[in-house]
Order: sequence, then C-alpha cells, then structure tokens
Amino acid sequence: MLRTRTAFAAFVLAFAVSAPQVALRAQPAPQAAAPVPTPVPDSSLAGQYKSTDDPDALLSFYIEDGHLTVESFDMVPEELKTVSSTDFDLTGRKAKFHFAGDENGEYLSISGPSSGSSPNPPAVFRRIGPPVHHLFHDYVRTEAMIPMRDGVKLHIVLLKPADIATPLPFLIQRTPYGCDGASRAWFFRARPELARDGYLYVCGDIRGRFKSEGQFVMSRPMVADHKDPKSIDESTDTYDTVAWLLKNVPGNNGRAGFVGTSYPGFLAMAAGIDPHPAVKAISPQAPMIDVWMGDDFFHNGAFRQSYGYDYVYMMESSKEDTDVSYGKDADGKPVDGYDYFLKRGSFAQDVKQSDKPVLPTWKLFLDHPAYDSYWSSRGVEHWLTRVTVPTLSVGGYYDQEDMWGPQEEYEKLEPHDTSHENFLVLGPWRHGSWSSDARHLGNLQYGEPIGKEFREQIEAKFFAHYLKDAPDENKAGFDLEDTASFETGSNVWKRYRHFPPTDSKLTPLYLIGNNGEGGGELSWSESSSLAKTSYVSDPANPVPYRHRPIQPTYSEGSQWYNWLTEDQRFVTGRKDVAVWKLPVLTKDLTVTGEVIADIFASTTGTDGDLVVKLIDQYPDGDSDPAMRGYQLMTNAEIFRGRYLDGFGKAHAIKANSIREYKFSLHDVDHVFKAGHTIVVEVQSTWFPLYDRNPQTFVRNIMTAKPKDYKAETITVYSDTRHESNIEIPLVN
Ligand code: PG9
Repeated sequence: MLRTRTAFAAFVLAFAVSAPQVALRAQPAPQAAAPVPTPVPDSSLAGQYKSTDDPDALLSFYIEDGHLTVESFDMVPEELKTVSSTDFDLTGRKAKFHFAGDENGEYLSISGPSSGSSPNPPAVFRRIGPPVHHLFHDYVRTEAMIPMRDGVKLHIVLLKPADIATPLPFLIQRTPYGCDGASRAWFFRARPELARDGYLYVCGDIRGRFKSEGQFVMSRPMVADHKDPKSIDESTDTYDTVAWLLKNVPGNNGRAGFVGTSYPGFLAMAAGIDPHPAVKAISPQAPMIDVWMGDDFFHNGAFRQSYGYDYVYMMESSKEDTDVSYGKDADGKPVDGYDYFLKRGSFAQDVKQSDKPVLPTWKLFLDHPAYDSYWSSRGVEHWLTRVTVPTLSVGGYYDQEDMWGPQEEYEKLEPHDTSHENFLVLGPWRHGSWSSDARHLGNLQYGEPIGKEFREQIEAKFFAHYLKDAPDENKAGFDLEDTASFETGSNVWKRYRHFPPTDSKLTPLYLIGNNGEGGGELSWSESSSLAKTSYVSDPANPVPYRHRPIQPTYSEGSQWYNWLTEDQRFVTGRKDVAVWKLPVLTKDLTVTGEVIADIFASTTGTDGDLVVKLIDQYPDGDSDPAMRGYQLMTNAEIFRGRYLDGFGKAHAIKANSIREYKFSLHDVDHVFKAGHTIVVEVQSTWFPLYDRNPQTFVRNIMTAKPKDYKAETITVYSDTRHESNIEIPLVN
C-alpha cells in the first residue's frame, strides 16, 4: 500500500536523522491556570524558511487576519495557534514551531509528534527571504452515490475548483483505501502539480470498501464480456462512473483521465480495458498486474507469507483498514516477524493461529497455491492486447510490492503501440515514492529530487496534453517519446525510443565455481573445467530477507519500505548464501534492460527455491562514508522449483538431478562504476517475506507438516554443459 508523504510529513520523518545544528532555547514553561491574552504574532517572523538538511524543504510564514499562517508548495495555508511570541502550534498535526535567533540570523525549529517514547529531535530551518505565496485553487468538496449497471451504488468524493470558470477534465482515482479524507488540502499534498493545474478531481471507493455498497473482491477478475449488462468488474464500474460524471457534473470538458498507484494503479489500468470513449489518458503507477506471477502475493510461485498474511488481514477483517500486530514477547518488546512466522509454521498453521476466521483471500492462497484459473483470471496482462488510450506506466526499480506490474504492462502493450501512446517511466523508487521530493532512497543517493522532476516534467504534462482543452504553454510540452529512466550510479535521466534500448546486448556473466562451498568467481568467459559450489539450506534457520527485527508490514516504524536497498553484507557471510565475485572493475559498466538468471542446480531434496541477487559492491574507500563496502542489490528474484515444468501444476524435482532455473531478475538501468565489484549471490530462503519451502515435495505446500521441512544440499554447476550465468544487458 502507498502511504503518501507530504513535504511536511517528510520534515517530521527527517527529524529522526537530522541533528539540530544550533542549540535551542528551552521551551517556555507552561502557564498556570489563569487565562493569558494571546499575543499578536510579530510580523518580523514572516519569511520563507529552508531546512538545513533538505534543500527541497521550504516553508513560508506570514500574518493573515492577525494569525501567523504557514504554507508550502504542497501544503495549503494553515493558521497557527499562538502560544507565545515565539511559539506556535499546528494543532491537527501536533507540530510545534519555535522561532529564535542566533549569530547568523533568524531560524526556526519544528518539533514533530513524538514517536514511541522518544520525542523526535527538532528540524532546523533558516530564513532565506520573504514569504512565497503559491496558487491554491478553491476546491469545493461534494459527495455522491453513483449507481452501477447492476444497481449497486458506489461512493465518490468530487473536488471542483470554484475559481476556474472554463470547462475542465475529470481526473479520477478509484481506490480500496477510502475517500473520506479526500479534500483540497489532501489533493495538494498528494499530487500538488495536478491540483495546481486544475481538474475535476474524483476519488471513488470501490465495491465493498468504505462507503461503497457491494462486495469487495481482492484483485477482482475481469469478466469476458463487457457488453453483458449483468456482469461487472473494475472495468465496467469505471465505465459507469465516467458515464454518470459526464451527465451529472456541470462544467466538464467531456474528457476523463485515470491515475493511481498500486491497487489504484491496477484500477487505472482497468479504465483502459474496453474504456468509456471519454477516457483519454491513464497513468497506472506501480499497478499490480498479476499478483501470482510477480506482484504482491507470489513471485514465480513462491508465496509471500508475511505480506499475504498482513495485507489480507488489513483489508478483509472489515470494510475499513485493520492494523496488524505480531504481539509482545515476555519482556514486553514487539515480537520479531522472523520469529513470529517461523514459530507458526506452514501458511495453513499460520492462519489457524490467527485471531481472525479464514479470510477469503487467505482461503484462495490455501486452496490454490498453483497458477490455476483463479489466478490467471486475475492476471491483467492477458487483457493487454491493444493500446486503447494513451498509457503512462510508472514503476520503481526498488518497488517492494509491485515492481513487476509496470514493466510487464509496458512490455505487453508495446508490440501493439502503432500510435506511439504507450509510455514508460522507471526510476530507483520504492513503492510509489515518486510522490516524495526526497533526493535519496535509504542510503542510495540520487543527487536530485527525481520524484518532483517526474511529476512536473512528465506526469503533469501528460495529463494536460491529453485532457485539457488548451494546456498552458508550460504544459503543452509533453515530449516523452517512449521511455524515461533515471539511471543509477551515474544519476542521470535517460530517454529511450524503446525499452530496453536497442544498443543493450544480453551478455553472459558466468558463475565459475570453486569445487567446494561458498561460491567462487564471476567471469565473462565460460568455465573450461568442471566446477561446482554447494551449500546447505535449512528451513529451520532461513536467511532473513531484511535486517531484523521485522515489524508488521505497514506498522509504525516499519522498515518494510526500503528493504530492497539494504546492505547485503548482513547475510553475505552466511554458510547458506553462495557468493561469486568479479574482480574490481577498471572502467564503468552500463547495464540497461532486463537481467536474466540462468542457473543449473541440483538439490538432495525433492523441492526447493532459488533466490538470485545481482549486487553492486562499493569500494571500501568510497567517498560517501555510508557506502563504504556497501552491497547494494540492483536486481533480485526467487523461483520455486516445483514449477520448473510449468506454473499450472506443481511437480516434484528428482533428487540430485541437475535442472536449469531460468528466470527474469527484471529491468535495471545502472552504472557499475570503476572501482566497484559485481557480486552474484544464490540462496534458497528469503524469510519471512517468502514462506519456507519444506524442500520435500508435498502436494499442497501451504499445508506442509513440520516433518516435511528438511535441510538439503543445493549445488550450482559451472561446466561446458551447465553454464550457470547471469545475462546482463550491457550497453558498452
Ligand atoms: N501493493 C498493494 C496491493 C495491491 C494489490 C493487491 C494487493 C496489494 C497496494 O499498495 O495497493
């Protein structure tokens, strides 16, 4: 799920990492009971203030109607409560502003809400000039229940700018996460550029969620015939929503666009399948396209246990979102998710120990572990046979939930793109983090606010170009030919006429074993002699997928969001992780396109998983102290062995037979710099994100018994008949 980050929230989050650069005066002691006259704020406090840690964090303060007021690019003006001549509260958000001076001039500190028992340290801002006033349209909020073709009514919130007289297009987001909070302030916070451009913004609750009637069905399958008046799916609900809006909302220009991230991204894509003729542009962002193949719930047949458990608990316990907890240990500390899921066992056991009944999607996981019609009917890729409307797919190279969806969507549509209306934007973002202005993701530095750049230069122009009657000059310039990608390592935006670009060539990088344990070398040439590498994978001691302790996925303080960028050294030394390394690079290596793992392996068991990771290892003397020796994954994926002969049905692997595991590690656009090293790691557990494979074949892996979980030896081969390698899309 996407949690939108506002610039303001970003300051509050930033407090955790930013040490204040000036000593702050103690806060004035609270006044005794007698009412104290509220001081009138001093106009000398007015100004634009910039964070000392984040060059993109700017706040403006000024006096309006006798009150100190704050605004920013994405924060509508808000009146502050005066506490004293130097202290002001933003009550709703529990933030406190304290103005003070030092030898260099005035500064401002902000204290955010405390997290847990420790208060956040204040962020420090310095005055850089007079206040800046931004344009905020006067969005008026109304609600409606819209009848669908089967009589079910769906709830929408409409935000209509009262200060724009010309007809406007609709910009629609449909969501399972609730529209009650949709307001002018929320729109500017979530999508400031689009809010400023002026749209008839519609937020719609989908069936069975929040204020909408009907039944919620997780990633609802598409129906075959959209003409049948009785059958419904997300595409028909979209169609009916547009038809109603055109008729019932005055001041529209007859055009509609859809935007959404993740589940709402899937819903935006559904708007493009047999679309209403008024739909003129869609931007599915991090859409889940197939939750079994490569998005939220399974990857290549491996079940995402912690995510599948947590997300379904959140969504299906009630019509609204329900929090997940892993409980507390004997010392009152939150239980580590690694221990929690290890103790609970197979997914069937996991669900049995839940305080909820078997929720519908848990039942789907339990009864349909393989890719049968229940899952393929949910696969949106099977419907992508035509570019019906201009489509802007957006995805993150570090998306921890739906990395596969946008890449698959673009690739499926591309052969049908005769009118050049299939566009792709990829960047080193986590799930939906193009909504943030940050210049980094975890420890990965971009050097520029790439989310903002994408929103201003591509997204806003895309919608203005296809939806507005007369886009203003700025917005007329939608000039994306096909793909924009932010290349990491070099940290530059690249534009391509097609992705992957034609000059990138898949080049094998061979895993040369060392006839023993642990791994070996990588080489651009094949192995001339037999070499193999073995490790023992024990389901009783699985490799953690991220640093422990592991919090519930969406809980406060959860480290879920950036796990794909974590330094892999925390597992590299384990005996059940095999490691191959290339000698230190003497020149930059640009890699753009899809990476493919092609591994020949055997197991002493009759089932098993293979996880393959491609890693950029930074030099020990890197100029950024945080990155010295850092092992940054650029690509990674898992494959469940029981599906080597097809995803539709599980088959046992013959013990000790050599099998070829060939699967995609997804797209990348990265420069491995001179002085860095390329590393490949292979392991057979990635827990608890992926359930443990018992390594003994059982018909339904969800109900495996404790006795089925066995330690087994995995061997990776490198010889003339079994050339284990990673195919790298080399550009130079
Ligand atoms: N990744 C979330 C999701 C989408 C679809 C199905 C299940 C989960 C989301 O962020 O919406």
